[in-house]
Amino acid sequence: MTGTGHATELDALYADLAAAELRPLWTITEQLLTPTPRPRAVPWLWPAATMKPLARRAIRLVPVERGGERRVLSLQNPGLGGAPYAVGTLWGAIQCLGPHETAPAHRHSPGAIRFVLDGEGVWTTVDGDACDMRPGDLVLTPSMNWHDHVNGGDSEMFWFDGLDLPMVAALDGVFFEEYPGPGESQPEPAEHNVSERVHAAGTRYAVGTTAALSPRHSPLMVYRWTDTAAELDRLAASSDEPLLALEYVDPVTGASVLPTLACAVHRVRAGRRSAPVRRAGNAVHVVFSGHGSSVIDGQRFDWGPGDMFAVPSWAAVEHAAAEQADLFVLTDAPVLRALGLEREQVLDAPQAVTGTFVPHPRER
Ligand code: GTQ
Ligand code: FE2
Repeated sequence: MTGTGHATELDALYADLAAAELRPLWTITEQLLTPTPRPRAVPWLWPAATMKPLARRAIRLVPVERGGERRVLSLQNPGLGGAPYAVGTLWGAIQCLGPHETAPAHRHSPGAIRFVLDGEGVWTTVDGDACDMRPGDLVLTPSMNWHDHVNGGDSEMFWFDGLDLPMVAALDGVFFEEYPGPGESQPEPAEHNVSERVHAAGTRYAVGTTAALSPRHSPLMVYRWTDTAAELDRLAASSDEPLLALEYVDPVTGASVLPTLACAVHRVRAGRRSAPVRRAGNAVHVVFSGHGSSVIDGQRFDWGPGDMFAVPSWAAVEHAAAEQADLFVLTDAPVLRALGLEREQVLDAPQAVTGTFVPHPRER
């Protein structure tokens, strides 16, 4: 057989493979079996100064109604080709409610967490338990729990939403139902915060990120900032680390708060820099307080309160803060852990900074 004949036959093979919906692995092996994770999501930051004015415009212009369900602006990572996700496995968003607005009750198979940024007066009713929300509080709305958000006050409220929606969607496991009523929201119970009264006595925080696994969610639906801050202060008194990491855990089992999502708070000490680290698995960070910067794969991201940033899998990340800063961190770590995919690498030297992230233009 001549070389040309072979080439022609080979071209014909590839054409026939394509026509038969078959793909030869040897042409794509290097794309698929990468030495380390190659997430499509890029490191990115959404400034509060951009998000909040846009959210306020949405409050003025767009009512919260059945069908649309929520006034939510999702963090859309520009690396994901238009998918409305912060990173490949996590939905992140800012949600807001104006005075006396209600977001109707529904339930869905994706699980969610809320971390409150500003305002007061809202409660989220989770399967009948009305959980009051104040800044710094973490509220859980686990898979298939009915939930609605009611603003009973006169101020607007903003919070961060995190969901495992991209993971559940990848598993083709998304289900959604509207609350059958009567009424669009669940009846307000006489007593609020029942899960807190029953379960808040247990250990709700674990040092580091080593929570156990559980197929179930925490029975405690709300973790108060006052308790989180007190625990951080206790940890700070007994540790000299530049970064203090606490994971929120199920007070009964010590497991992560949801089967799919881990929530933590990282306190960066004033004037200190954390060790650069890579982790398998994606993360979204929400700045609760303080100003500082993070270097993510060589790029510097400056941040302040209310800013949100994405750290894709295996990106090297380190934080520094001039003043003490508290970061809320959402990850998919329980899923990687459950599947034996957890990996971490601490780098021995600070990263060389090759550029500074410039956020998109601020709101007019
Ligand atoms: O508050 O129920 O950001 O269902 C995305 C989907 C929030 C919610 C989101 C939701 C919700
Ligand atoms: Fe929801």
